[in-house]
Amino acid sequence: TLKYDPASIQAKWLPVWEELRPFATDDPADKRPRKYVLDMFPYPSGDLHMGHAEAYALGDVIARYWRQQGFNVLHPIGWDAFGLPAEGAAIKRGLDPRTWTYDNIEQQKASMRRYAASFDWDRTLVTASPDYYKWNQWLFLKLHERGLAYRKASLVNWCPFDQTVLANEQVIDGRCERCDNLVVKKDLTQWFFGITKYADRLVDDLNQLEGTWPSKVLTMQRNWIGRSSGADVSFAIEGRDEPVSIYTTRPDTLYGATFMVVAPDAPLAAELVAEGSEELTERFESYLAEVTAQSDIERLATDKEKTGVFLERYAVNPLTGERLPIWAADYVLADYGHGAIMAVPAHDQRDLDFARRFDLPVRVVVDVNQPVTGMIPVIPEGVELEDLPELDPLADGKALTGPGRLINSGPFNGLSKNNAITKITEALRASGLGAPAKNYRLRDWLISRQRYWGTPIPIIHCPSCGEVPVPEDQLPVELPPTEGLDLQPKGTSPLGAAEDWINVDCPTCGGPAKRDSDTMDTFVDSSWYFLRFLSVGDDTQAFDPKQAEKWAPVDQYIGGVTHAILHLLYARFMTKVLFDMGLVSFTEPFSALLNQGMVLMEGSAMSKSRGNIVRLSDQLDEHGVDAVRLTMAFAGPPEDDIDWADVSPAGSAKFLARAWRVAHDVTSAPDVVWKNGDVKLRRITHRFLADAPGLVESFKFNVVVARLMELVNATRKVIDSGAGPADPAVREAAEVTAVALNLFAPYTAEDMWEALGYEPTVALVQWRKADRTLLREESVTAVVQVDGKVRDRLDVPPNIDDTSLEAAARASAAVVKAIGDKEIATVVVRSPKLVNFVTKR
Ligand code: ANZ
Ligand code: ZN
Repeated sequence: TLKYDPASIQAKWLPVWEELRPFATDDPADKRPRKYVLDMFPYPSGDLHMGHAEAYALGDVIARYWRQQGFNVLHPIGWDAFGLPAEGAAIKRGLDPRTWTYDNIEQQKASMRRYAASFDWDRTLVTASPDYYKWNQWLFLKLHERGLAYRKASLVNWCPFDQTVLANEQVIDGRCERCDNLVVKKDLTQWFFGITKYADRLVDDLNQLEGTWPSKVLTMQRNWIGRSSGADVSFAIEGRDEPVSIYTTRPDTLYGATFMVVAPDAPLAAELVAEGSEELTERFESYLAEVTAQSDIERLATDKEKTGVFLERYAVNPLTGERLPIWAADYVLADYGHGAIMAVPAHDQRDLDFARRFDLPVRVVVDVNQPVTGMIPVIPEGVELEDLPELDPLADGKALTGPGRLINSGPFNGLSKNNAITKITEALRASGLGAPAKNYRLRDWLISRQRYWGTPIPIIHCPSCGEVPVPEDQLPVELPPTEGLDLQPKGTSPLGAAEDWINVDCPTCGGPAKRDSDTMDTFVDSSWYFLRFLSVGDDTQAFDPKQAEKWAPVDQYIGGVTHAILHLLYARFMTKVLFDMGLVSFTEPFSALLNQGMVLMEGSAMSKSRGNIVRLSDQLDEHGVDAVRLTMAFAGPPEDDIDWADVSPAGSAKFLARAWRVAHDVTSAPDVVWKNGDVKLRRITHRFLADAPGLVESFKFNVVVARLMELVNATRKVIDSGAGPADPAVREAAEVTAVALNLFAPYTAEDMWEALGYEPTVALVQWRKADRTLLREESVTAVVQVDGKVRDRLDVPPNIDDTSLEAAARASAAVVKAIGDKEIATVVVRSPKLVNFVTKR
């Protein structure tokens, strides 16, 4: 008998495909409609792992699917090759980061080819190569021209271990994303991209992605940008000429402000203390030292006891003239809003906790028990609201944050919260004491790194001309060789020591000048790479706008949820900048996004320390490429994690062998007349043809595989016990199986296709249309329940309407008996599948 041998099938077809180049997209005369399917490109930090295998298996289903639907599909791959892992490896092994990086790329490339991902191998890119990073530098200069790349001295997140600056995004719970060491603050002059100028568009344009991006990711993006709206309010300070502005989202609670809080590390705090006693200064200084040692996350933690120092100064409430004591406390951050707040303990939890801790007054100004819709309740003549007997609404220690009507608020009493926000903001504006305001959590993007392995920043610092952009015709500014450089992290860039490289003539005045020694964050590289794939090899421009018009934006982006915030945000930002430059006609880079889950082992992420790493190459050797790919698709919905301990690649291989044998058993010729085939099998085949496209498009790959298994079983049955291997329906089913398996198991599919008498490659065979006449089912089974319990099953026409189905169900003897003399309260009818009678109890 025939033996299914994955290794020999792989060895047989790989060279054939390499020869055929079925996934090339370089024919300008190609008239097919286009799709751009993109997998997030990998870091070359070793060989491919199980996570890559999952991502590329799933992405490939989509790319291969659209080809079968008649599209010219661009599905490229490249390497995100700059960054710390290469540098770390280089330091540890005494290698040039280039050697390590390119060796890994070669290894990954070989694995991807073996894995039969349908990439267009003529369009690869490597971000660490000068012909790529030249265009990073060009982009930088464009941003610089537009005022979107600038330098400023600022307190930055500093990882003492990696000796490098980290973006806020790279600090996880106060620790370095890469090495897990505690991050500290350091004052440095750094390069930033002005992403905050795009904050509104970055929020608003998320609406375009509703329905095609996971809603979780949309929420993460919104939260990250953190747009809020409210008002700036100006408070006079006793003994100070200048008033202080605060930002609040709740101007309606102004009458409830009972104290003010400033960030201890804001200049205002030091200034207010300066005039106080020595004792106060001392207390304040030691508190400040305590506070600056904490991360923002620790500072904002709601569950820790509140701390603070009374500054012995007073602010004046602009509407009531009331004196408010001013405190310094760590829960107010220096770099958000104005670094100072009005504290309204009745309606803000942190303020309430603080007031309770330091015994400060609390005043309720929004009655959350009064309905906000309908009429304003009438307060009896002669009774002041304050006089009404009242339970302490704050007795449980919970601030009243909900909607309600204003009380204790003078002329604003009775207004609903939202109305009061508008009215009080207006009143403040009219008297010049405030104005509507918006705030964002988003900060400008810190892009400079004091490391070697990245794109050099194309700026020259000249003692007489200042910051001079490297002229475009002198790009790329290539990284100097590593010889003689110490790559060890030390807080300044290793490039500073490359004497021949760093010292240049100023492009403007010709005088001695120095190159900027920092390199760019690798997120710059990945913020626009999807456009470079359209023009790889073009040394005249970053990308050809005409190609972008043809292919972009990306129709389907596939990658891990780990990139749900930063990478996507930066790519969205860069796309908008390019739009403003007139280089692209769209404002969002990725029209649809699929986040695949992780591959786990026995419930936990694979890691060296846990010793639970499953090696992809071992899996491929043991089960074959196709079985591993099929397992990835079959394991469950793509968004879910896959526990490799719970899946069965051996089972997948068994199924593939079964499908493969069916194709080899077929004895009829390709010109057989299908309509003479077994009708039952043909119905199953055509039902599959009709359903699979919708299932693939909604990413239910696992369901498609399950249906394919049913189809193969049904085919085997006809071969063994029906009309036998010559039945035309068997050939038809086998052909459909081969075409469908191309999505999940390309080697097996190709081999089946050959056994069925065709030339390669099955990857370009078009999906067949289902024959509608074979789809009409004669009957379906409707389940009839009484109070949720199944009482009968009825054979009914698939197109039965609700009324007829209910009537049929009521006529069932079993149902009549189950209902007995109980009264029916509701009837739920879901034709043609279900009727449920709910009785009164
Ligand atoms: C008074 C008030 C009353 C507030 C109330 C809230 C509830 P988002 O939505 O994040 O923008 N706030 C302002 N600046 C701050 C800073 N630098 N550090 C810490 N907290 C700050 O939050 C805005 C609210 O957070 C502001 O509105 C302010 O407290 C506080 F019932 O003002 B609110
Ligand atoms: Zn100069």
